[in-house]
Amino acid sequence: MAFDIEMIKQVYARFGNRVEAARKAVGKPLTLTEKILYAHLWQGDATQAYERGKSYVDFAPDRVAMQDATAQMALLQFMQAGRSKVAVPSTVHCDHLIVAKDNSKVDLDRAIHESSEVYDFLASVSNKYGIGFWKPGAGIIHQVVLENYAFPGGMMIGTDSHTVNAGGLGMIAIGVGGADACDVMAGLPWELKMPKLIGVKLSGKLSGWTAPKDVILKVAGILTVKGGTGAVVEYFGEGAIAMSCTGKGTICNMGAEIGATTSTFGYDESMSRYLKSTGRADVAELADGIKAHLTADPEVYANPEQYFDQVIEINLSELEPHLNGPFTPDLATPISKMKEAAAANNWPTKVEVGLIGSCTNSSYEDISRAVSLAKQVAEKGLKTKAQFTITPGSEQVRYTIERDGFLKTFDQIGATVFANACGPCIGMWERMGAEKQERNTIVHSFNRNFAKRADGNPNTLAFVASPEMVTALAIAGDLTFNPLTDTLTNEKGEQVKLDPPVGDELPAKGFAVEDAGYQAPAEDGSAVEVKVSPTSKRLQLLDPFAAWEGTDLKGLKLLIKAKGKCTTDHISMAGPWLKFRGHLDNISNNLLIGAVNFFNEKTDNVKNQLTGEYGPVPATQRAYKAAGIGSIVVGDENYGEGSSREHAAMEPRHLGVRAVLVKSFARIHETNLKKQGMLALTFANKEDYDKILEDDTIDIEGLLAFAPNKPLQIVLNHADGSNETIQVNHTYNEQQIEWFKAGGALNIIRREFAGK
Ligand code: MIC
Ligand code: SF4
Repeated sequence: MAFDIEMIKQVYARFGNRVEAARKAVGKPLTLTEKILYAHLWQGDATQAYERGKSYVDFAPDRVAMQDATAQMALLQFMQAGRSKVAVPSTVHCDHLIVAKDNSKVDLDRAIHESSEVYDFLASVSNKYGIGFWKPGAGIIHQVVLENYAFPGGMMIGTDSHTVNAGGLGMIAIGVGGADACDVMAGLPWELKMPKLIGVKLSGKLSGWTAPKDVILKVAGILTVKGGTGAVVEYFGEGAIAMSCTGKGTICNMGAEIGATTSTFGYDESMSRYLKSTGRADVAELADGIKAHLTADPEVYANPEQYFDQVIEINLSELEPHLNGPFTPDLATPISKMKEAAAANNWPTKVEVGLIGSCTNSSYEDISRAVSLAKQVAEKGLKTKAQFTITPGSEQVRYTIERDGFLKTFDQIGATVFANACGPCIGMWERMGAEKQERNTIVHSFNRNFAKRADGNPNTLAFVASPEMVTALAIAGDLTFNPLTDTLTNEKGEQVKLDPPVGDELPAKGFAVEDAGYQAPAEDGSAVEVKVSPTSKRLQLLDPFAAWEGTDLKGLKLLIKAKGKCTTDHISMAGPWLKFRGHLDNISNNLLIGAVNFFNEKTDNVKNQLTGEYGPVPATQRAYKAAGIGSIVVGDENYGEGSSREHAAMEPRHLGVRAVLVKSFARIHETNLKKQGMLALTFANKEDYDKILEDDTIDIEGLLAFAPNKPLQIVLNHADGSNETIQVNHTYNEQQIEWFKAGGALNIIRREFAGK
């Protein structure tokens, strides 16, 4: 039986009426996205239509998921909300803290030993507050959620940007910062700006070398890393229906890379099959009962232009396998163009390592298709040229692929199986020789490929592809190998071609697992004690941030003017820093160390305006803090792209940065800044970015009349005595302005709790 089946029954019992009310309020046929969103209004039945891209709306998500690297901060905040139990079903997943080095067993044992303090903390908080706990080794949050919790038509939030993966099972699943998760677990509404809608029509059918991953690699190429910002992407069409449920998950997962709020697909047979094979025939049966509500109204898909803000059509029959990268997930190159592109850009074409798996691509289908290629190595007398690694997404998948002999085949091509965890995808990869910082190429089936992300080496060029392409390129050891047309020379000197991959959508013998790694919470957790040692280096209880002083902010120093791409990986790096995710002061020592200083093009090297000397960003900011001086961070387009980690907002807040002023923000990061009581501002005129000088002292004016839709002013006091005033915009609503004034949203919850 599925987890929380009673909750699912309740959602479905009211779904029809809610959709009816929404159709009346909106006054026209509804997309699937609208149905799910309107069915989860905090107020109950819809009484009005909300303007897409404008109206803030309060929602009531059905569940919350958190992974260990973000759960620590989310739960440290939740512990201050004063509740005895979470208000909605919630889970914690231990997946981010396991370093991939030797093999799954050795790596897992080491992580359990090294991170025991954090795991014990998460386990005891989960036990106390009624949260389901998935132990280290159980798998990656999004795969475990898809296998156990996601359900068509449901709405969930998760403290990880790839929470969107659950769209593969027809959910609206959205990545958020820990403070948002804290609100929902505390029984408060969750606010989101009514998203715009992008419809993607998939015509034709995938075949041969092309995989679902290529759909999203193509979409990323079309929409770029910011093209989905503020929008939900809804996929439909014959190509969507013909695709597996886990393939749909892959597409939704990587929708995070175009900045989309989330992506989703209508309920269909593939979802029903997946639910049944993962032990949830009960959910499939319930979903069948309200089938018509779990997809868009027929008029919508017949005339998508009338209902979506943007429509894209992709013919799957013509789609080619793609490789996206390096350094950004939207640089899409079809495999047939790779020879030219690599030559033109001087990319090293020797593939050193092929890595498959991750939360994006580790389904049974993915692995079975990759294994069909691995088999051909022996059959055709080939030798695998590159190293090859596999990170299974869950223990259930790992156990099943072992049972079905896949791991043995991979073993025969010399592959290493890492633990069921994030590992190399988030810099938790002790790659031999990475410290030499040699320029080299890797290919992986993950989703992100920002500089330093996988192995910490800024000179590693990572290309994202489907697991089957990664396997083929690893066998060939060549980035430009096009398996559709090219041959390989085997051990006997013969020219051989790889046959296109084949696989099974679901295991013929069903999934199996001995210990899935789940730990249920205590019925009554009131006696459970949660301990945080005051001398811990990894965990630190939170002190409230100071409230706004009630004046304009004067005399702020420019901490850094970041140039170009500044993702959350640049703001708060992962890899070795993940160990400090529960200790705000310690993790603040990585503040913006990956961002490029506009004035000298260096990373982690900025001018301290008090001494005139150049030094690391965190130390410079600590010097301003010690002197009681606030500061400001300036950035470029899509600032805060990527992850949901609220550390990227809490660290500057903790160290005394008062405002972040950029050309544009990524959604989650902007919200995280607001939640923590920071000023998230955008240039009214983007060219004003050029007016910011290295020695500027900056004032922010207009705060006494801080109001929605009303710009603020920034005075740039230049070192030569001149000054200029520029206008800056913001997207704060009334409620968010209260967060700013209180010094952070949590201070408001705290106050309410204390008043009870
Ligand atoms: C990522 O893929 O970048 C992460 C690591 O999963 C993050 C969350 C984190 O930083 O802990 C994400 O995507 O939100
Ligand atoms: Fe983990 Fe990578 Fe997925 Fe993030 S994208 S959850 S780091 S596997």
